[in-house]
Amino acid sequence: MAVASSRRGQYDPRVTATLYVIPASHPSKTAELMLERKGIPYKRRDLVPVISKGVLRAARFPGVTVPALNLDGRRIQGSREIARELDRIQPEPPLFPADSGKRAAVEEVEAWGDVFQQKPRRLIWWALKRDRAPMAGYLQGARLGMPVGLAVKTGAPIVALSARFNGSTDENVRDDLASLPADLDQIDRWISEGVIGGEEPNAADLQLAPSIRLLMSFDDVRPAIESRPAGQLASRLVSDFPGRTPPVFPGEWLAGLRT
Ligand SMILES: N[C@@H](CCC(=O)N[C@@H](CS)C(=O)NCC(=O)O)C(=O)O
Repeated sequence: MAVASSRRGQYDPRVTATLYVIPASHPSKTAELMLERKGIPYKRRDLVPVISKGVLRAARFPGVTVPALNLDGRRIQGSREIARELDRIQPEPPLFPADSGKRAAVEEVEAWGDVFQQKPRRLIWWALKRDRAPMAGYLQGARLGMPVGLAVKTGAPIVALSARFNGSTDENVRDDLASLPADLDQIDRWISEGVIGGEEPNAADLQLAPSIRLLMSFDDVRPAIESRPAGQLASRLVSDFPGRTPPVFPGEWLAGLRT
């Protein structure tokens, strides 16, 4: 069996990497961007939400969420865990700064981004529960073992369960939208301080950018993001993110985003 890293810390090209994702999952995109940045070739396995939990268990991962990475039989799950493992097996280009103070700052933003992930997740399941038609766009390019049209047509139970598992209630989604302006201000501040937004993306950049991109897939939300530094960062780092949701949220929930 090939080992994941040689003595010099170079990725061993004989290692097989398989990344388990859910199409349009933002932390899955984080893992893909990190693998691409490291130049590590990988096979992508697209999973259907909810059913994914059984597939990941059968594949002997410890948890039930994507991204999940199998590196020659070693199982690494979670976008933050994957970031650290990739830096270990392929140190260049680094995802974390060498300086301990700078690294701590990046880790703090990355951890914040891991929590922030839940907001776009709650929004998308809330929206798809109301109208599944946009699902086709989010599934663009996915290989689910069935046609996209069929996945959309039969997707009601998956969407309902995902909305329930993720707490996509009216109250939570209204609160998520209300707190979004402050979140975006915070991200812009980190960019102006140089913790994120540098020429070479770090783990926090790659954690946050797909979440922002998913938020930008909502017609209701995009105008409040696209021209600000957070939006520009997301567009620069995530050039291809599928899906678009036409206006769906009640106007009064969006008041904070319009000022
Ligand atoms: N915060 C973790 C968790 C990721 C997570 O919750 N992923 C979602 C997709 S975005 C998932 O696997 N959900 C299970 C499902 O939809 O059934 C990470 O960054 O890896």
